[in-house]
Amino acid sequence: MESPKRHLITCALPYANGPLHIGHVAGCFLPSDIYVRFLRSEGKDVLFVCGTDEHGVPITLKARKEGVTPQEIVDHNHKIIADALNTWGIEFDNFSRTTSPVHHHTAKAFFRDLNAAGGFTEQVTEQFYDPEAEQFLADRYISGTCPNCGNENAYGDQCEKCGRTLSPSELIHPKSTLTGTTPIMKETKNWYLPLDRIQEEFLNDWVESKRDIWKSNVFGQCKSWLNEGLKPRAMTRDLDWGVPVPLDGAEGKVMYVWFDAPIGYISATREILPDDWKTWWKDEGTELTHFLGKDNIVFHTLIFPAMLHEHGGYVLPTHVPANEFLNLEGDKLSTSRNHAVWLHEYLEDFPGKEDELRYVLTAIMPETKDSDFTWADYQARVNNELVAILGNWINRVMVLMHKYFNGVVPASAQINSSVLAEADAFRNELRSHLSSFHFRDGQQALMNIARLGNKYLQDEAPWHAIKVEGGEQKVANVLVTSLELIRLFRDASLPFLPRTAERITHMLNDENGFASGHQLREASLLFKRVEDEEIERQREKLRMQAEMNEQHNTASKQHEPLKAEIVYDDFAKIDLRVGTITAAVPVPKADRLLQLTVDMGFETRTVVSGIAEHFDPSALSGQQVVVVCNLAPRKLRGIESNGMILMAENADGKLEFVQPGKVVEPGSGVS
Ligand code: B3M
Ligand code: ZN
Repeated sequence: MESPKRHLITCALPYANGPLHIGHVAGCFLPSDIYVRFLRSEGKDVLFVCGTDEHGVPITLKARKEGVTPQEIVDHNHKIIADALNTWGIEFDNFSRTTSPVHHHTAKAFFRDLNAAGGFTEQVTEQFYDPEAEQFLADRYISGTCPNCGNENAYGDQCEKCGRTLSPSELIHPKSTLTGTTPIMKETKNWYLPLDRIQEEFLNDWVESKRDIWKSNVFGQCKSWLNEGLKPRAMTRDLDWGVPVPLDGAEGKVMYVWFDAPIGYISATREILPDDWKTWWKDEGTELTHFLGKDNIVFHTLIFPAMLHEHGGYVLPTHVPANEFLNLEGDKLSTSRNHAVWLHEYLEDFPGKEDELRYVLTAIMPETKDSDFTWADYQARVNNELVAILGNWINRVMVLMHKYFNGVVPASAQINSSVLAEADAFRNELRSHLSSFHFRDGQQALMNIARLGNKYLQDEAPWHAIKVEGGEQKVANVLVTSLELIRLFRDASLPFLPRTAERITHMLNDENGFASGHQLREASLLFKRVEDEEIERQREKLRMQAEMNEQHNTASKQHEPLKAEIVYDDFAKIDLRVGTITAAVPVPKADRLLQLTVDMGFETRTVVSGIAEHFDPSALSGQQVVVVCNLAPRKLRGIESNGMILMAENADGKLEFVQPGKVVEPGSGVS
């Protein structure tokens, strides 16, 4: 096979609905960055693009929940994600966004062309519609009773209580979450990608041609989809957040998020290379490689290739090196349960330790099966491998060079070429592992260079040789050979440990060559031990995150559904005023009742309140409370109660008075 002229590398666009955690980064950001740095270090022509995926229903739901616009949600998260990736040192040529004008333009043009090429079929179907909001409802916008477990707050796509996957028509008493009304069925037209036809005409053969190229997990997943038989899939949605569909008769419709997102790769290229993007996407000399996690395989191996093929003129992906999932401390990583190590928080908690995270995540990368990140393993790998093997080796060579030769490379030294050849063999192994996307093995080969260097130094023991008569020549040979090994290690480490490589270069001072008489800079330690306290702090953080999540869940589980809407006049009928409690006594034979005397400013009132379990009556005098003053009087245990006191109730059922923030005149109105 002819070697490609240029390499176009994509990393799956993260959804802009939350920050990145270590699962995302081990799954695709890190392997794609290693691969890109590897190709660049081999002198290849490379373009590396990514960006945030900013459309889709979950983002609109999050915005509603937080009372902000979807744009505000994605602006906020784009910044957190982009900053973290930048600080960590992922070397994108462009990290764009799918709300950018270039993307909207590109996606619309693609849609229009594909439509003109006969790439869509149109289908009218009945969908749930909210007549009050005048909107079609995505599955997530419909709630109702789960037919399986009776949970009254199940969603149209899933019941979160029993976990069952649902379709909205299965819900008992479906309701629109927008207005609470019962949705009706209404006809709507959408544009479908006829994947059944495309499978027959193209995908079956094309996927088969990848049998020996794709990893078995990727190929296997594709095959099982094809064996099931693909069905037409709607590429448009009745929604107001997304790229508008640029066709007559499609007003109010946007593209399905999985239609526009992969076009984001094209837009990100076009944004930085407005004149040259076609060479990257349309010239046969381009090799296209998509990095992603296993949940995105079908979109990159079947749907996007189907879109590109039907459109025509585009290159198709050669490699799709998808990874499996990373777990955390034996449990699934979860954004909603906040069981995660967040990239931006790691970078704050461990400043300067960017490469330590790269190293550990590469060592456990879920290449062929799911794997597990634990803080104990992080500590062990940093201390026993980076500190003890790599850092220690380089530091000893540097220190000895300064001790015996004042840091100047001795002229007379003879290099041991056989040990260098051994190291070079490891480097070639590394190359072949990286070319075939075996990142763990590649890093092992890299560390074997450090192990070799360590052993060589230990065996030659220049600290003994220096004491022998005439031993100086041997010491010079050993140390200069070691420096050459370090240089070779440094070059090989560029894809994996870019900051470390930079620090080594600084110490060697060899940007402009390395010959006898060359002056080295001071030795400095490349890695520091990770102490037990740091690890304990991270474990504690995970426990706290879990606990807060637990509390949040109990609180939200007990949230009462909203009452029916009222108009302002309904509210204005209630006369609320502040009063000050002047006396409180238990009501005889009633465990829960207190009789309160309340100074209302204009009069003194008696209010009987069911709060005896929550307050000590002797401590209530002087407390201000809000009283519903115009509530009709009611007799409780023979005592006339004039009004009602407003209380707040927390998730455990504990009551607190609703009070003004500062003491006010009794009788002050509340509105
Ligand atoms: N945003 C899904 C994900 O983050 C999706 C990837 C798009 S790649 C074109 O898992
Ligand atoms: Zn259920």
